[in-house]
Amino acid sequence: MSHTVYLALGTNLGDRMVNLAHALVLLTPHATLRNWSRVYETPPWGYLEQPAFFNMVVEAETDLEPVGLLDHLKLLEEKIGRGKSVRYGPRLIDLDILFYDEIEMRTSRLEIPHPRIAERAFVLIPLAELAPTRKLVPGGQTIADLLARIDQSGISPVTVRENDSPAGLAVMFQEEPEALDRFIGLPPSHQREYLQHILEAKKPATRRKRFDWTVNQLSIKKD
Ligand code: PH2
Ligand code: MG
Ligand code: MG
Repeated sequence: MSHTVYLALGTNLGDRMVNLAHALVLLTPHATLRNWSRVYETPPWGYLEQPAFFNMVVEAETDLEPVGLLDHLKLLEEKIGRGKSVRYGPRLIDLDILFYDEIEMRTSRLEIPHPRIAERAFVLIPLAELAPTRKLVPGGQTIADLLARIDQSGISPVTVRENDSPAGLAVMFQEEPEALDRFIGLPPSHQREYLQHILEAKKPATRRKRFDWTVNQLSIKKD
């Protein structure tokens, strides 16, 4: 059975756009992307002595149960190279579950809805693009209400949804399951090289060309 989830992505090390694309592409076999926000550059929250983040929120469908999804996200973080980090410190990729259907759960490992949504403009701003009328808790304030009360300074969009989103690349892979399968079999460093090459192209048509070239390379490598 399919479940609707909202996931927050954050990255502040290395090539941040490639990190987002990498996470979204590796996510697709277990979660189908349905919608996504723009990517925002955001000042660090919590621990201030670190580079600015790229943040975005995606809506996806998954057959995984909440804990299964969490395990999968942790695995992706490892693959992309999360490394060791101080709490709220710098990272290549952070994947957080914001909502899972209408579920409320509080365990030591997993809290849904995510417990710090209301305090974080870097989550509220992209989330408000996808689910402004959604309530954090039944009868509570909406995402738009929470956003109206929070300091949004220093946060600015770096992509427009249609043309240059890292999610667009993940959707292209979603539509080429065989190529995606081969891609997933590559070492992470090779995966990054392909993604970087595609994302360097700013024009959608050039991206598409480079994606098609990548699919071709992947299928040549088959035999
Ligand atoms: N993530 C953190 C700590 N601080 N700040 C911003 N701007 N964006 C993040 O994703 C972020 C953060 C730990 O998860
Ligand atoms: Mg986080
Ligand atoms: Mg996290």
